[in-house]
Amino acid sequence: MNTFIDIFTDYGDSKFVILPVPFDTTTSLVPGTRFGPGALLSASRGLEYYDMDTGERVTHRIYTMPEDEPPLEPEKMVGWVENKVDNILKDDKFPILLGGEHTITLGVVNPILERYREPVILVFDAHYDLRDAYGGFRVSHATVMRRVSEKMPVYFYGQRVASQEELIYLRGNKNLFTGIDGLKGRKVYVSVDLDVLDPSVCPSVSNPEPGGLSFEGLLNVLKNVFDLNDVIGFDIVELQPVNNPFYGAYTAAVLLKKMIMMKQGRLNG
Ligand SMILES: [Mn+2]
Repeated sequence: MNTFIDIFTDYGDSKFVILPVPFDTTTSLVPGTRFGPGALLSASRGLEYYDMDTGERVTHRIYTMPEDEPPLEPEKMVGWVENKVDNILKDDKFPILLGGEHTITLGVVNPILERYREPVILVFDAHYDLRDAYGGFRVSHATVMRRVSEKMPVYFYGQRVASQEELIYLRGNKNLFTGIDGLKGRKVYVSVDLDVLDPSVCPSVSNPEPGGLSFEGLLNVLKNVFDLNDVIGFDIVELQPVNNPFYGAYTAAVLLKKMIMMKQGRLNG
């Protein structure tokens, strides 16, 4: 079985629970994100346990769930994710989802709304994913934040391409925010679509878009968010490792480690 940095630990002893969601049914450009969780976990074997940025060290409190395949139908996949995240939260653990396409994020919405008061979601992404329907799907990677915003506030960071329809919806909607000003003291779920990074940093995505963030740029914003808010879970999605250089999956693995270390530092400090 593929686990984060080859850590084998008991679920009961863990604080962090990694849930692989190998799902890419609605992917439109380059399919293969269903191989993302496996590629990230394999690449994570190359990681150092120590993290120079935070001074934290990876401990054995990180449990990786098996790479079970979710249902192929988007709505059923969302229910599958909801059920698993619900259980992770009920066990007082910190959920981390690995995609798979961005659609999987929709599965965390109902569980966190049930558990937390007025949570928000912060989305790092080159795209808004605010279409009402796409390719015949109302639940898809291109509509996911529209569906999320129907239930809770969404903060956007790093977007650089949009349809006119999406921008009109964005401007007229009280549940949608751009940038992280004003995001302080909140319960925040963080969703990272790897295409927020420049393709030179992480080419292994379904919809690469030039002009993205540097790795350091993303880390700096994340550090702020983890420092100023109570991060209640996160996901890393859209890793598409097929026929891409290894460093894409490895970059995603480094990001995963650093985000866990940021949260661990808050829990310990
Ligand atoms: Mn995207």
